[in-house]
Amino acid sequence: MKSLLCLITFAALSAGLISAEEEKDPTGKHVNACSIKMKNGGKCDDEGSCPYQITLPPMTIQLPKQLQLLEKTLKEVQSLKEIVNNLKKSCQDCKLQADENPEKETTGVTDGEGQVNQIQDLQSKVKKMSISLKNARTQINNMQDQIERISMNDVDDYIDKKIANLSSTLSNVDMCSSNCQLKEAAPSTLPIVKDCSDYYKMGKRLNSIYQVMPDPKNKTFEVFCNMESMGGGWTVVQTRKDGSISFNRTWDEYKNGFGNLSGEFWLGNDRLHLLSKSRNMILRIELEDFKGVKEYAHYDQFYVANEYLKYKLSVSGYSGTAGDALHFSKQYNHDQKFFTTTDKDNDRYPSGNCGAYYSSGWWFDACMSANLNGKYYEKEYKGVRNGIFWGTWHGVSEENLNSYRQTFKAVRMMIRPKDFS
Ligand SMILES: *[C@@H]1O[C@H](CO)[C@@H](O)[C@H](O)[C@H]1NC(C)=O
Ligand SMILES: *[C@@H]1O[C@H](CO)[C@@H](O)[C@H](O)[C@H]1NC(C)=O
Ligand SMILES: *[C@@H]1O[C@H](CO)[C@@H](O)[C@H](O)[C@H]1NC(C)=O
Ligand SMILES: *[C@@H]1O[C@H](CO)[C@@H](O)[C@H](O)[C@H]1NC(C)=O
Ligand SMILES: [Ca+2]
Repeated sequence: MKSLLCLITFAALSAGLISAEEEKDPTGKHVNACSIKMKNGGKCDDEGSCPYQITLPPMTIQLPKQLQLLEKTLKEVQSLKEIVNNLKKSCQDCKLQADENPEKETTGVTDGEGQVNQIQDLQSKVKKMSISLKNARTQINNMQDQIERISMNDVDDYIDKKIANLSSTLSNVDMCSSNCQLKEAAPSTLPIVKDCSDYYKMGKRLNSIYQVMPDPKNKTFEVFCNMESMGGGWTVVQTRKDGSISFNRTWDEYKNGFGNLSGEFWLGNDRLHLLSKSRNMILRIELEDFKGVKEYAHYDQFYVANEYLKYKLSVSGYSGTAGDALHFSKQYNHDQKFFTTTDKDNDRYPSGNCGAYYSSGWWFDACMSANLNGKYYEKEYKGVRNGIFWGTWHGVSEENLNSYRQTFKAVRMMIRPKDFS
């Protein structure tokens, strides 16, 4: 059933792609292949750079179709679910009857041996059926999860392709532009720089701020690249080092990022999503306490979903010295948790907001065994553990209500493509 649905999705998707390729303009004519115009838009300056004007035809992206498809598929899943429920109900009825039957047979019929066998047959059939129904149910649940992801990814991929197509058309644009004396100076194909690892590969070796574009359909943005430690190529996601920036922030602030890339900052959940979507990423967390003890936690896989999915965290494959505080226990596990801020409660704590309680934005469970966005304390403190926290740090487990809390001097979270070498 799963593969069938996927097939349908794929077929419809292909159809969407095809119809999009055969786009016509309102008059019915095929759009001129060279409808993108570039011309010289003024005087060239002393150094010979010329201002350009670019006219783009309106770009058509068949998004609504894709979204409708998504809706349709979800509806199909819903109706499948109903069918299963009905089946289950009738199965239960059937079981009830089967349970009633033995009494009837034993009281009413004297030579009931054949019937008893039949009934046992029936019962084992019912059993089998209910097992396969159970399987179907788990399958449907899995499917629902997958559909949510697959369809969103398909839509994304589709747009990516369109953009790639458009960019390549754009780079051929001088063919239809008016003659500019400085054709060679026009940027033909800029290398794609998705994250800091690309700058490292281009030979950059200095810790600094660089521009990246993990997703061609979004704007470029600045990141701090750590090129000097642990093999370089790291895109820094979060830094704490002096308490100069408050991390007690709203959903929108965590979404868009805050702070100072040369100092303390949160890069921003939208950017985290784009970066971790563009490539398979690993995560390195580094912690240092005020005694100068440094430890790290390395995760082989790191992904942050989009805002629609509440920036759900996927993190796995721990190794390191600081302990796996993100998967502390069954009760405290930050993997697959949504992002929560003081003004948006997506945590698993039913009677309050962990973000508000701990003055932090984080992937809270109910509530936490790690919180790297807690308050920056320069000195030990008592009471609510709302400081920067890593639950597997040595000595932390012996803390009690009256003891001083562990504090951290510096924290850093950074990511790098898994295949970086
Ligand atoms: C645009 O996409 C189509 C279909 O994938 C492809 O055949 C075509 O060559 C692409 N155009 C450019 C300019 O890349
Ligand atoms: C965090 O921010 C909230 C909302 O602005 C505020 O009510 C609360 O007092 C702040 N907490 C701390 C510890 O500053
Ligand atoms: C950012 O932080 C650096 C280092 O702490 C500092 O030198 C710089 O002035 C800060 N910039 C802003 C805009 O706060
Ligand atoms: C990327 O683009 C989407 C859609 O336009 C937008 O919602 C999102 O905020 C953008 N992300 C960044 C980091 O600019
Ligand atoms: Ca809650």
